Order: sequence, then structure tokens, then C-alpha cells
Amino acid sequence: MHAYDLILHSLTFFQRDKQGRRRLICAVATEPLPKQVEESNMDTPKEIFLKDYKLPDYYFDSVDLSFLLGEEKTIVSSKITVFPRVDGSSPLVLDGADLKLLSVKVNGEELKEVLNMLYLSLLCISLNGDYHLDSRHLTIPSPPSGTFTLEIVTEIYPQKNTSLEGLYKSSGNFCTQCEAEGFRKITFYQDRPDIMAKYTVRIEADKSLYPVLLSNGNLLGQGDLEGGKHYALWEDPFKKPCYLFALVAGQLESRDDTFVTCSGRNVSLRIWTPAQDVHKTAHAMYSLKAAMKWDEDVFGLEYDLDLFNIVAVPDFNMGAMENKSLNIFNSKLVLASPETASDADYAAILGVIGHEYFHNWTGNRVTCRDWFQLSLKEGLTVFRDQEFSSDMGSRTVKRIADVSRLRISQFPQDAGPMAHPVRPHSYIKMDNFYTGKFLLCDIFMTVYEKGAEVVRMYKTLLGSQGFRKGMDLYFKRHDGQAVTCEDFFAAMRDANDADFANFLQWYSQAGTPLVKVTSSYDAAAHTFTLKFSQEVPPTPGQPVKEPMFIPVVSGLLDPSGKDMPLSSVYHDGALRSIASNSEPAYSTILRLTKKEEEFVFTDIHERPVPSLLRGFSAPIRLESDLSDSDLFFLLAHDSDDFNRWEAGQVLARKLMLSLVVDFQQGKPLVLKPKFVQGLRRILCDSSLDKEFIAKAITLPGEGEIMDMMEVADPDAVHAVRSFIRKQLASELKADFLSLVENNRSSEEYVFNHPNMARRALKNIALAYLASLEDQELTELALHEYKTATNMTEQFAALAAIAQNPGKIHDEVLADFYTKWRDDFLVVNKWFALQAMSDVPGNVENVRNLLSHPAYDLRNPNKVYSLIGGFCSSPVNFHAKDGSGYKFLGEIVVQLDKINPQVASRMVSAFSRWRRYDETRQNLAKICSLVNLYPNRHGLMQAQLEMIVSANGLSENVFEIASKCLAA
Ligand code: B3K
Ligand code: ZN
Repeated sequence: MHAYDLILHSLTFFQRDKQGRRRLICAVATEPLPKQVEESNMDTPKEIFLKDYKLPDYYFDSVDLSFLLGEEKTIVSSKITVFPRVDGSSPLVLDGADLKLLSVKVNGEELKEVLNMLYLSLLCISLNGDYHLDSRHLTIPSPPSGTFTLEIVTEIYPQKNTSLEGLYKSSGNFCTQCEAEGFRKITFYQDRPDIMAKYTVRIEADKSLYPVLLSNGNLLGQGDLEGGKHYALWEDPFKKPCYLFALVAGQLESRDDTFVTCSGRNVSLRIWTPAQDVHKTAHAMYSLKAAMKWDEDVFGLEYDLDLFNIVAVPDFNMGAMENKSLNIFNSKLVLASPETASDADYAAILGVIGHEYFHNWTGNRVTCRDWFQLSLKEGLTVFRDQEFSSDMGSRTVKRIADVSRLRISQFPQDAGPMAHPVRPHSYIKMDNFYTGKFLLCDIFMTVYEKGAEVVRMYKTLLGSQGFRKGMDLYFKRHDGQAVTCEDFFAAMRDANDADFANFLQWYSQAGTPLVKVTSSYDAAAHTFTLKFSQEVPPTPGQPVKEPMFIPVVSGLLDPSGKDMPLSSVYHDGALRSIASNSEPAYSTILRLTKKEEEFVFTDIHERPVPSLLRGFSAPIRLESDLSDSDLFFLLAHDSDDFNRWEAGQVLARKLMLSLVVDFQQGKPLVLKPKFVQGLRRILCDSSLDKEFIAKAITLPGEGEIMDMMEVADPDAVHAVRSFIRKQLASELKADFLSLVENNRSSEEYVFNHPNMARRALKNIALAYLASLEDQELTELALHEYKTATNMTEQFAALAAIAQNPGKIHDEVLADFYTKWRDDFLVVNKWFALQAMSDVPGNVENVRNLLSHPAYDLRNPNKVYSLIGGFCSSPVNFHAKDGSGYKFLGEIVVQLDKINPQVASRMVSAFSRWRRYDETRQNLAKICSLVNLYPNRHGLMQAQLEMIVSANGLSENVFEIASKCLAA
């Protein structure tokens, strides 16, 4: 509670002045808090709850901002037209952080500060003050009734702002990041997304230092001023929440292009970067135009202004930001050339440029009522960018990549202390609910990625056309509004007259449902029965769960591997026909809604092999009773390519888990010949897409396997995965060699699916071969490194060599740095590669890299590469001596003082600490080790405790570290 709240909850006396404004004349606190309590409470992290949402008491109509950008300080003036939601006498509370307030005026009249209200209230002294200030708010206790103007002038210091939130400087240029709650670092405001207003922005700055001045909307005017200064005036005709405000000022040049919209309007497109990088923006421009066209074609959504700007900045906490008509991007997601960016970078740029552009409708035109609704815009927009990338490349490969990402990062979040529903019930720092897009060890995936799966389920249930009808209705109902996840649900339901059962639980229940299925065939009755059970595991704050509505897309394969025609299915006392209009159906959606239920397919004349959860139709863990030979059969024949891949993954997971047990019991590791044969068949199947093959022969990640174990054992999992890789490399050596031979190309780099697929297959073959540590094969990798003409192949060869320590490893890494030392994005790849190394004891190398001249803890990308990269190595991060944890603990405390958002990403690497309790392993082994090594569980706990007790800890890190410890 703040002093101010106390006053309002106690006895207050007001009188009206000539303008009808209420003036506080006296206040008496009934239960005053001692001063020290008041002060300590001021900065105690405060949890905010969805259930406490209240409509704002005041709305803003228009906002005129003026910026005087300077080297020492920046002056921000705002003039806001305010109107009350209902006439009454509520105080107007504005958010503010790190601001120096210079003046406040209401209807042109300057207000005075009420100094220490608590003290004065206790003495019951008459006051004539007009506003109150604390470390987080500016409060006007008695604004006039009706519409009024509010003018506020603040002073801020962007050059000192290392949090990269609000207005800050990146490489000498000014830029902003306001989502989620950064606008309050620019000026006092109702910093919440349901306050939507029209903005004008005047920027004034030195012309030679900041020749380019940008903000949202249309440029109304610009001109020179005295003293070498100039100005620009921008107006955004669309109402927007303040999190979409943006400003950029600096020395930038643009790549310009034009897009003609479906209604024939010309839109100017500009991508801004420092002059030397403009040549690297061709792919970003291609991606932007492709996204604009795709949104018109698929959703009928046209861009709504005549100008669209993108600015690339090197210092950015996240991937990018969808500010209205002025997207600001992390340079990594804009700049690309064949020599400096990999296929993965090109694909990420396509996806993220699309993502931010798509927000113009899903996020900007229709925005969120409050931050709990974040998935309304993010889940939907991730789904849209996934679909866009699928349509631009290979749908199956994209789906595999997205599901792998979900499993590697979101499933662990759902199973750990940070588990929360797609729509969280509470938060301390909203930033902790955003996905970091390209971070190496990000676990903040639920709102975005699981949210996208929830949107995908609507599409699965409604079909493309039904989904489009729902989207159309959503825009028709809510354009220009700030709305909730229920509004989206209602639009989908109403447009299709659909029955979604208890679908809304996907928004409120955390945890990944575990679905178990058993099957049986009745040859006499010609029926095939699937029995399902489901259980959603308990998560923090949600010990008991209800069954969910889970769509399981299913098909049945006949013994020749073909899809059987499905006629009808019996479920819940009713026989439902599957075939429609006498067309046979080969796939159907089984709608699970109960804890246990069964589905009986009729007219099944041979024992089928079921293909379940096709396309990963729901974000669940599925455990089936399929035998290994069923899985090999699906791997060879399933018409659903996703499920073909999935069958291989299930086999690999089973194999890895059983070898982990062997390893723990000291048994020799042996690879089943059937597994090798199955992979060889895939490898040599020329009818298959090459990128699909590359995915199919990639083993599940170590994190994924540890996530499936009751007690995670990083050493065992690492040893097993390395063993299988080497064994496969040795047994499939000839096949891998011919893949490398046959997939070289001397042609110019092209970013398209066939070429990317070719490179992906060649690169994975090379990585397998190099794992053998055979001199000839290392020479081969070295040859590929030297002859590569693009970063995809050069870096893949480097990574293949870097697996094995030694002289060549050191020489090639040094050579790579020398080649690319002037390109900071490539140098970040070099940092990441070294940081991720599984060579034991690598923590020392990473510590040394912290003082490398190219390293800088203030740049998020460098932190994500080096520290994030390090945390993704199970061997070194989870080193038994605790050196990895100690390193991360120290970095987090140091980083938190510079940039809390980045620090909280890093601390999240500890989030699964309870999973690493070695004491539950083989007792005999532990007894001999326990004196040598304290258990990992305790080591991580100690670091978390050290972090939460650090002085001046940010709310960002506090939220993560304290939730980890409380779990
Ligand atoms: N909406 C932004 C992320 C904002 C980051 C907040 N700390 C990018 C995106 O998801 O599109
Ligand atoms: Zn987004």
C-alpha cells in the first residue's frame, strides 16, 4: 500500500474550485503505517491478478507528444485530452518510472505537488496541493469533471538507459521499446492497453547527429530549426494503446520499395539500417512484401496506411516489435546476406517480419484489454506466422520444427515452477510471459507457442473456411477495440454455430495433458476400438484439473500401409458417420472431453495400425500401446508426414530412455540393428523431401529426454545421445558420405525450399561423420569449411569440426573469428558455438570469453549467445562440481543491474532445478560419490537463494527465482 492509497482509504475532505476541480483540503489517516513499513512496501514486488481487472476511470482521446532529444537529457512534453468513463470523483492515477517530473497542468493551470501526504494527513493540516508523486505513480486526486486537458513535462536520460525499455540509445541512435510497460519510462501515462488514443508526435533533434526522425503514422511536416536542429511531425490516424508508440532518431539509410495493395493503393516500404548494412536488407524486404500479399490472400487483410517502416537496431531485448507502421527489429532478424546469414537466419527473418506485420490486424487494430490477454494477439499471430512460413516453404518441415520447439521448451515450462495457463492468472512482471523468439534456452513459451496451438485447434475443428469465417467476424465485431480471449472464442463459435464443449479451459488450465490410448481389434465384429484416458498434471496453484477438450485427428492404416476408408465411429452412445456426401474419409477428428472414453470404428475388415494425433492436432503428450513394429510401419508408410517423423521420434525416445537405464546400471550400450535399418531406409528414400530426411535422422534433444525422466540425469543422457550418434555415423558412414558428395552445389545461394533442404541434408550428414573423430572425416569437414560459399555450409562445417577438441578445432575457430571479426552478428554465432560446447570444463573458456574485446554484457544478443549458449550444454551447465551454476548465478546478479529483462531470461535456466536430484539415483553409486559432489539439486538451490537475497534485485528476476524456490 502506498501513502496515497492510505489517504484515500481514510478520511478526506475536498472542496471544488472555480473550474469545478476537486481540491484536497484535509486528509486524516485512520490507521497510518509506520514510515519504515511504508518505505519498504514501496518497492516490494506486487503481484497483479486477472480477477482484479477494472475498467479505467478515465479514457484518453488524443495525445500530443513532443520530444527534445539531447545528449545529456531529453525533454518529453505530453498534452492529453482526458475524459471520465463515468462522471464522478475518482482520482486519476498515472504510471511512471525513472522520470523527473518538471511540470503538470490541468486545463492550462499548473498544479502543485502535495508533499508527503501521509505526514500532513496525520497532522490534519489543510492542503492546497494538486498532485502526488511516488516512485511509481503520479496521482491527481481530484481532476475536474468532464473532459479536460492534461499537460505533463518530464526529463529522461535515454543515454543511461541500459534496460533497453522506454527510450534508449543503441549505437548512437535513439529508439524505443514500450511493450509491455515501457511507456511509463517516457512520460506519466495510464500505461495499460485498454487506453487507446490518437497520437501526434513532434521530434526535435540535432540534424547532423540525427538526420532521420521517425514515429508512427504519416509524416505531417518537417523542417530546419535554429542551432543546427530540425524537427519532424508525425500523426497516427489510428487509435492505439501506448505500448505501440515508437520513436527512432539517428543516422540511418533505407532500402525503399512499394507494395500495391489488393485495392490498388501504393504503400511505401522502407527498411532502415546504418548505411553499411542496407545491402543486407533485400531478404527482409522480400519477406515483408510476401507477408503483405499473404495476409490479403489468406485472410483478406489489407494494410491500412501509406507508409510502413522497419528499423533494425543492434541492441534489442527481444526479436522485434510491432509498433504501428514503425516496426523496430533486432538487427539479427533483418540483416542477411548469403555469406553472413544461415538458412535458419533467413527463415527466422521471414517468419518474424511476417509476424510483426501480421500484428497490424491481430494486435494493433484489435488489441488486448489487459496483459493477461496477451495470447489473444501473440498466440494468434504466432499461428499466422507459422502458417505463412508453411505456405512459403514446406508445411511438414515447418510443423516438425514448431512441434520440436514446443516440446523442447514449452513442455518443460508447463511441467515446472513457471507453469501458467495460456492466459495467466497473475504476474509480477509481464515481460516474463513473452517468448524470446531466438534465444537458446528460452522457457517463456506458453502464451506464444502453446497459445498458437490453441488457435490451431480452432482451425482443426472448423476447417480453413470455418476458421476464416471466425476471423472475419472477429474483425467485424472488434476492429478498434481492446478485447479478451473470450471475444475471440465467441467469434469463432458464433461464425460457425460450433459446439466447442469446454474448449475455454485451454486458456485457464496450465500443464500439458497426458493422454493414454490403447487399441483393440475385433475381427469377428469388424470393429477397431481406441480407449483414451486423459490427465492434466498438477501445476503451481492448480492442484486439481478438469478433463480438457482434445481434438485427436486420427486415421487407420491397412496392412499395405494405405489409409483405410472410414465409414463411422461409435462414441458416447451414438454412431457418427464419418464419410460425408458418400465421399470416403481417410482421417477423422476424435473429440476427447472426458477422463476416460472409447471410440469404436465400424466396418474395419483388417487389423489396422492407427495413426493418431496427426499433424500434432493438440498440444499434449500422447502415450500409446503401439509396438516398435507398428512404429516402424508408420515411419515407413503413414500418409501424414508429420506422423511419419513422429513415429521415428517415438522410437528414438524409447531407445534413448532404455539406453539411459543401461548406462546408469553400468551395462554396455548396444544399438538395435532394426533402428539403424529404419533410419537407413529413410536416408535412402529418394522420394522423400531432403529436409524431412534431415529432420527424421535428427535424434530428440537431450533436454527432451531429460524432461521425460523422473530424475533428470544429464551425464547419462549426454553419453547415450553421443553413443547413438557415433554408432549411426559408423554404421551409415557410406550413406552419409554419399549424401555429402551428392548435395554439394556450386550455384549461387538461393533461399528456397529445395536448396535449403539440400543444404540441411548435407550438413547433418557431415555432422554425423565428424562425430567419428576420424582424421579423414575431419579433413572432409575442413574441406567443406574452406570451400563453402555461404554461411549455412561454412558454419555447419565449423560446428562439425568444433565437436572435437584439438589443434584443428582451435585453428578453425581462430580462422573464423579473423574472417568475421567486423560482423557482430557472425561473431555472435562464434560465441554461441564455443559456449555450447560439450567439452568438459568449458566454463573456464566461457569465463575467458567474457573479457574478449568483442564481448559486451550490455548487448542482449551477446548475452543470449554466450550465456544462453552455455546453459544449453547439459554437460557444462549441469557439471557436477556446480561450476556451471555458480557461473550463471554470478552473471545473473551482475546482469540484473544492467538489464533485468535479459537477466530474468538467464535465471530461468535454473527453473527445472528440482528435477536434478541425484540422491534418488542408484544408491550404491551415490554413496560413493556423495562426499565428492554435493547433489545438483542443492547446488542450484543455493544459487537461487543467493540471487533472491541480492540487493536491489529487479522484479523480473525476483519473479522467476522466487517461483523456482517456492515450487
Ligand atoms: N510484441 C513484441 C514483444 C514485446 C516484448 C516485451 N518485453 C514482439 C512480438 O511478439 O511480436
Ligand atoms: Zn508478437
